[in-house]
Amino acid sequence: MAQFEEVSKQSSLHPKPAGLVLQYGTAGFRTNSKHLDHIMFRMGLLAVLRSKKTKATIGIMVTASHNPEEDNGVKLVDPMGEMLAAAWESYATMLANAEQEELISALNEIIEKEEIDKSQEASEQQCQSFTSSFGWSSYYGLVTTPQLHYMVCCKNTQGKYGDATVEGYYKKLCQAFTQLIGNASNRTDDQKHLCVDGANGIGALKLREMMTHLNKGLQVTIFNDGSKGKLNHQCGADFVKVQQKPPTGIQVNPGDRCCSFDGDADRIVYYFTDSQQVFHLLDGDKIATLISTFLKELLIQAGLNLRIAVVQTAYANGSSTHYLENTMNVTVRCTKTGVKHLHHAALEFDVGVYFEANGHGTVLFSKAAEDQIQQLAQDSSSIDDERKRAALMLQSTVNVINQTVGDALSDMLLIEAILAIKGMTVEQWDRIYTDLPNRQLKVKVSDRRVIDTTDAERRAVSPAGLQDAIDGLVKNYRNARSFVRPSGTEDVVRVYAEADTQESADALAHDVSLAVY
Ligand code: 16G
Ligand code: ZN
Repeated sequence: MAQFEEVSKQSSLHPKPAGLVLQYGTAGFRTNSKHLDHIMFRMGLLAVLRSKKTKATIGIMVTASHNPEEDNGVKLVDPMGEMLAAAWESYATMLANAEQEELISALNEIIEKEEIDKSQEASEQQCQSFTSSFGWSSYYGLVTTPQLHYMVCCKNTQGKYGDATVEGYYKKLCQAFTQLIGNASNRTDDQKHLCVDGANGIGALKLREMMTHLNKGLQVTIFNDGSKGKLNHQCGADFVKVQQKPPTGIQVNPGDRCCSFDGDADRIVYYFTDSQQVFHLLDGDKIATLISTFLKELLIQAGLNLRIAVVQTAYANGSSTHYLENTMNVTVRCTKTGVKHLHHAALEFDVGVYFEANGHGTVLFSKAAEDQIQQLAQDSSSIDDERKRAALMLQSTVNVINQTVGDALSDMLLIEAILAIKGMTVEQWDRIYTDLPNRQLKVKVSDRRVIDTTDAERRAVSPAGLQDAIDGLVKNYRNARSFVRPSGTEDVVRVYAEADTQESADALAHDVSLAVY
């Protein structure tokens, strides 16, 4: 068929380096950008097929996320703004690795398996954020990853989720934020001020744009805005979380409230240094705790009986899980690493708060929850003032949140609003519970796939004897826990350990690394 000839011709302009094998990993393809030309071309093809299959707009994002600048990634966004369906990840891998002469048969295999109508014309705007010679795409240019997810969702819900433009995104979030902080009285300028590390990425640019919609409700000083440093180099959320220290390029004075985005602004972590110059990190677990506590209180005040849960991964600090389950009496679920797993688990609840410890997270509201909140917020005559205020706050909270995916800009607005409404300082937030000291290490092994895990990656089932060895080592320390898992994004095995002291956590992580070899 003519279109296949054209695909073949175009594809030869984007040749696959011989022998290069790549996998659609936890969050798309990731490798040195030099090797991504053929991947971009082929993901364009896959996006067209996915669009035909779902009869909806599909997004394509190119991003290095939290990785070094030269390491780029490509991922597809599904119709509701969620991650690409798992079954299609293997198609992506198959297309990426097909040699030039196998490409058409690989495409045909997908078309047949998915029963895609070849004759159907490509629908108007099938793929966002991708320019190519195909001429079917519209291009959003530079946006954060969550902005693209948001816009794909808006497109496919005929604007019900908001306008499918960056302006529409700012308007929706900022209006909700302004309404929320209307509930915070007497904030001083100090309380309104936040230092933001933009990781030298897109988040810094987009935050600056967003600020023009905020009308002084928040004052930010942006560091690492891309004008000097390299993307994610010695800065950004991943650096701060893993190194447990402030990024370079930012002046942290005692008591300043600071946060770091990652390179594509889908992660955020907070931190401050105290009067003794000790660094305190408030990671995704602390954020989940703050948000879920706020939501639970509002639900009670509003008299809404909705099921709320927090979804975490094995990386969640043991203290956070303990606090949520035993003090907050909130249901806690643990899933495998990777946003799609957390997102999926959060969908089971009326209000599902999900966060990875690395700062990626959001809140999902079921349709029933949104309807009840909406109804109550409109119902002014029959309910008392406190209930009405809580319902209105819940309504604004729903609107300030980007439910499609974790979003640093949206999370930042929500956190700032909660702190303002509660009149809480970052120190008070930090004291909600004390993190167990922890350490993450990575170990290079000849083949990381020999490690297989179960129980949401908390236990290794292979190679034989590894879990017994870990169990034996953990017994040597107090309040200790450790697990290993093969990375889904790098050719390494990751080791996590926590214990009662930093020395013990470090020693345990080291011991376990040796057991992995
Ligand atoms: C990806 C995931 C992130 C996960 C990380 C784990 C998405 C959008 N991102 O960045 O959620 O924490 O991988 O990486 O799913 P690892 O497997 O190398 O530890
Ligand atoms: Zn990211």
